[in-house]
Amino acid sequence: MAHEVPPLPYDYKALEPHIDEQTMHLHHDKHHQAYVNNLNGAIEKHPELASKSAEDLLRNLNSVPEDVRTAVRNNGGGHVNHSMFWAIMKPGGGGEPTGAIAEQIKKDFGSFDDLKKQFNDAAAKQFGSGWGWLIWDGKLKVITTANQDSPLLQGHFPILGNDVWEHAYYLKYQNRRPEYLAAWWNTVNWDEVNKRFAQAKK
Ligand code: MN3
Repeated sequence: MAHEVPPLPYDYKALEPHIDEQTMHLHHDKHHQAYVNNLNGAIEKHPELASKSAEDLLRNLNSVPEDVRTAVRNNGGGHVNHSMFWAIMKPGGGGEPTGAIAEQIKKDFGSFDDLKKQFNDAAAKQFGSGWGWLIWDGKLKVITTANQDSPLLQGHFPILGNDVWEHAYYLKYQNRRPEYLAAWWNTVNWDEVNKRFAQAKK
């Protein structure tokens, strides 16, 4: 079974004004699709990889044959990262965190504002393309990765992540990455983030 781009769980314009419709079309239908096509292309060369989830391939990247390892890292990462990204956003999202993640944020960062500040600072400073992440490593931590590197490569479960590739924001925000980062929190689906937090702790 080849990997597939999951359908967007809301309308392309549903995250406006924070993320514009055209960006969502290009990002979901073109960029994410390209990662999936390239991942499937790499797997075709090694049919024994076809039964593994993209997450498992990334967690055990060293067992992926060397000739497709970089392709799996980049395109498997792109697939997993974007599948998470669509799911942790929703129309009318944002606001204060809820549930267990709210408590953990308070414990590990002091307050939601402190988390946002640390996250946005780190993501703004990520040189070139990459992602800002909130990961679970026995406690919540903010990290960044370059390109499409998933925190799974280091054995860390990504609870929440924001895409800071220019394709994610340039049409609307141009070079104003910090403005995009600030606005993005208005899209967060805290129910989904809580589900991921529960999964991370298992
Ligand atoms: Mn992207």
